[in-house]
Order: sequence, then structure tokens, then C-alpha cells
Amino acid sequence: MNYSGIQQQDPALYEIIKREEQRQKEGIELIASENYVSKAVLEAMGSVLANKYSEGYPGKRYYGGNEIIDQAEGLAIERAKQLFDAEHVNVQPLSGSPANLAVYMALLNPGDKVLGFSLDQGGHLSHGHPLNFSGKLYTIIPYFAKKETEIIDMDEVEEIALREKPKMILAGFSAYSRNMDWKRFKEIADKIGAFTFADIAHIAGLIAGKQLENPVPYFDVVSTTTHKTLRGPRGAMIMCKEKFAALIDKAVFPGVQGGPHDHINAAKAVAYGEALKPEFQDYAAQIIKNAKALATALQEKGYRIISGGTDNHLMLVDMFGSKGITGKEAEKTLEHVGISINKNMIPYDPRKPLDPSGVRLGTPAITTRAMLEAEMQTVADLMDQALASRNDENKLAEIKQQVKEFSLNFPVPGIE
Ligand code: DSN
Repeated sequence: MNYSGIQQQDPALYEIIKREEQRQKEGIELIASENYVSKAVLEAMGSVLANKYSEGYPGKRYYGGNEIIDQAEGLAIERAKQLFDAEHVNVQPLSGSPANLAVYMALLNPGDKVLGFSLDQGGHLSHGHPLNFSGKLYTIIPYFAKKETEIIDMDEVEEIALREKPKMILAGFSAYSRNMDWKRFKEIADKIGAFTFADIAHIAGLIAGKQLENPVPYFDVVSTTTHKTLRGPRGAMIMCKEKFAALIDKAVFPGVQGGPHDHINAAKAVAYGEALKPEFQDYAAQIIKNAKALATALQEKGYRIISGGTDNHLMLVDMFGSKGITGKEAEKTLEHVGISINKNMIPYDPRKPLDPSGVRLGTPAITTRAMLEAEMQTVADLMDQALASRNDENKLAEIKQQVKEFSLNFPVPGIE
């Protein structure tokens, strides 16, 4: 990207952007929810479409001058429908939590029961955390991973659902490395007449890239963010069966939001166009191959991977259980050498959320930089060396230099 305007007008901010570019180029990005968007996606986000207000939907706006914006939003909708085989798509949600809020508002009344994956086991804040709107406004019945396997036990989910009779069953996660049994969730919901809602934020790109099963054809409603494995701008969208279209659209606008971000919706169209290309399927496949290779490399060094491995782009590592290093300490040490990860609770974690036992790692971003399985060995080596030398400043400085030299071999899209 060319930032000549910012450089001239606002040198302080220009300096900040350049330093962040450098951090992104010289570091290894393992945060499972992050990615690098293409130059085309960045350009759409920085385009003049940012100047427009367009409350409403294509053809039915509350502002004039939207004939061209309608086309941009229409492109995003049509491409999303094709990508996910969706009957109806709303591309306006500003981010994942507002999208989920709109789904709750569309289908439920305050106080209604919702079955959701417990946050401390891999669920998301908006799936029922007590401090989130979901936990405050609705009655959340959590389901869990089984203690012995650290995998969701669908018989147990069924037992809870039949007993509690929730009005909606929510399947989705932000820190779970195993496949969701969408069909079984749907069968269970049908037994009690519950709505089915899947949050595929983390794995949307793996589904679009035809590597994981798609819940859209048989779930009532599916939400996703657009910036994780899907590799679009920061934002979200909701897909649903036609019979829920009016309810969902009304819940997004005017229920939760005012004007959509038209430049971001245009960037979603660009990203969906990229995801429709055959090479995106190769990308999605490589993300999973890399995650499996990284998990194996870490296991060989004595790190315990939750549930014994991964089926998707992420893994949870029991740092405290395997190495006596807390998640917080691991995050800080790795940040010091240019490797970004996040601390994370593991199922049945004996420690607290701000300093849990685990860390979460993901491969979407490093796969965008064209790293392959062989590089996962290097990534695991660098991580392990840094963690083992966490009290040795000189050694950490050496490793930081190695991380930089290694990373600079892999270009970051959008950074020249
Ligand atoms: N914050 C996102 C993540 O890291 O998974 C979820 O919203």
C-alpha cells in the first residue's frame, strides 16, 4: 500500500503504520483468528465507498445516491450465497458479536433458553458469557467437552437438550480444534423444535475452501466473521433460510445497527471473489496440513495438545501441564521474540482466565505467507527454544533475530 497522503499530512501516524508493517513482516503470526488480507481487500477498505451512508438494504434505502453502493452490496451478497450455498445473506453486520446479537434478537425473546458451548472450554463470549449481552439477556445452558477426551460428546449434548428444551441450539467456538457434528446438532434440535444457529467465525474459510463440512444448507441461521480464515476485512455476515430472512434483516437494521460500512462490504465482496477461486481451496487445505504439522512438531517436543491434535486451523496447548509455564508467561516470552500467540483456557483448566494453563495457536496467517509443513518444524523449534530460554535475555535476543531472518523469507500481502 502507498501511504503517501498520510506520510505528508500526519507523520506521527505514518510512523506508527510503518512500524506495524515491520512488526508484521518480521514476526510469526500464530493468533488463530488473524490473517493478512490481499492488497485488493485493503484497497476496497481504503476506497471512496467509505464516504457513503446507506441505511436500509439494496433498493430500499433511507438515503439518496445509493445506486452504486447497492451494486457493491449486491456483489457481496451474491458471492456469499454462491460460496456457502446460502438461501439468504445479510452482509451488513459490523462484527461477530453484533451479528450474533442480531440472531438472538431475531429468533428469541429475552429470558429464552439457549444451549451454547461453554466459554472456558472453547465457546465465545457471545455464546453466553455472564458479562456479555447473551448471558445477561438469555438463559444460557452450557454444554462441555468430555473431560477424558476434551472433545464435545454429542450424546451428552442430546441429553442436556432433551432435559432443558432450549429454544435455540448454538454450535460454534473460538477455541476448539475438532470438527463440529452439524448433522447431529440439527437432529437434536429437531427432536425438541429448537432453532439451529451455527457460528462458523473461525472456520468459514475452511468451509468456503471445501475442507470442512458446511452447516449452511441445513442450519436455520449461520453467522461468521469475515476476517479470520475467510481472509476478508474485519466484519461479519449472517446467512439463513429464506423463511428467516425478514426477521434477520430487521434485527440487523434497525434492530442492532444504523448505517452499514459500505467500504467494508465492498471489501467483503473482494474477499469472497478470492475465496471462490480454486486456489483458495489449496490455501484452506494447506492451513489444516500446517496445523497438523505444527501440532505434531510440538508434541514431539513434549507439549500436550488438547484432545491429542487438530482437525482445523487451530490447537490448544497445555503449557502449564506439559512444561510448567503458564499461558501468560508463554505469551509474553514469545511476544518478546516476535511470535504472536494468545493465552487461553483449556478444558477443565485449574488456573484462571487471565493466567490460564494454555495457549491457542493457529496457522491461517502463516499459511497466507506461503509457509508449508517443513516451516512448521522451524516454527516449533523457535517457539521451544524461546520458552526454554525465557529467563535468558541474551538468548532471547538471538532467537528474535532468527525469527526475523526466517520471517523475511515469506512476503506479507499488501506490504511492499
Ligand atoms: N476474538 C476472536 C478470537 O480471537 O477468536 C473471537 O471473537
